[in-house]
Amino acid sequence: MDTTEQRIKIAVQKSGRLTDHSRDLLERCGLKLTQSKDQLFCYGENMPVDLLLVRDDDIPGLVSDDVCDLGIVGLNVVNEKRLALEQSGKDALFDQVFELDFGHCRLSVAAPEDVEYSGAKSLQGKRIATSYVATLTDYLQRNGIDAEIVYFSGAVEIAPKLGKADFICDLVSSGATLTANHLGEVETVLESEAVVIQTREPLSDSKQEWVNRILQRLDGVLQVRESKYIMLHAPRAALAEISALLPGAESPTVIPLDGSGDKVAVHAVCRETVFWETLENLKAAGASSLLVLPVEKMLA
Ligand code: PRT
Ligand code: ZN
Repeated sequence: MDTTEQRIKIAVQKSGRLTDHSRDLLERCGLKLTQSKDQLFCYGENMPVDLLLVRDDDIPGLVSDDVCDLGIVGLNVVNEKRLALEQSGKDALFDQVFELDFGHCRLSVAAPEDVEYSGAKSLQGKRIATSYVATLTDYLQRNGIDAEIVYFSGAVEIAPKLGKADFICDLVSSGATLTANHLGEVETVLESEAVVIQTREPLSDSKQEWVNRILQRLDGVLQVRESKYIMLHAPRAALAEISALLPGAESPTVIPLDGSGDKVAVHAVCRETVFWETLENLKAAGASSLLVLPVEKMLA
């Protein structure tokens, strides 16, 4: 097919929370993959796209250094790398180009349950344990707070119990880990989700064309998740009310029905969840023969 230089390399997490979602999304964009024996590489059989399977923390560096053209990684990791580089006077040589709507979590400051907390100023002069040193440094600076950052590479939530810190700053999703350690969230430092980053090195025209195609397909994959195709019959007089009830639909297609007087068929793509209540409301507004179909693929 293509020479190695012309193939797009995407860095994805080898094994962790983002792995299955990342591969699943790319496969839904039409990419067929074979994995190498050493499990470090996936070859795209039908597109000039290969995956490099690495630790998530290495992804921004690989994209910044132009070893990979794209990367799929948590915004928390991207942000930490970018700020760490900026704080040491360097530029991050990658751009965030797409949000993927999975891997949602937040980087939060949490306090032991028995601590009286009255806003960010309560952090003044205290010790905060985290592995997100650059992000926390930036947050404290922006809020005019002088606090000591204690670096922990993992198990940050035990730092207060060990007497190593007064607060912690770590990723939270359900909050169960914090609760189990008698900690409560007090400040949100960053809302995060998985994102696509791209190297700032200019790509060849053919590579950039493929990157654009992948991003457009990703957009289509994300859009169809909630989307449904609705078909119904309605009296022409009820069209305005019915159109207003269709969740997240652009102008519906209205087709006259043969031999049924003033009735029309309405077809629309709804980009939001279609609940039973929606259908009941449509029926009450005069709709009949309602059909809701899943959408397989979408290209805007
Ligand atoms: O080996 P590698 O370095 O690649 O993986 P990793 O262990 O560094 O990362 P991994 O797989 O744990 O997480 C990858 C990414 O998933 C993170 O960088 C985030 O972008 C995202 N993510 C989403 C999360 C969570 N949710 C999450 N809950 N990352 C970590 N957690 C932790 C959280 O800190 C807590 O300790 O999971 C624990 C459970 O969370 P609760 O709040 O549900 O109890
Ligand atoms: Zn990691």
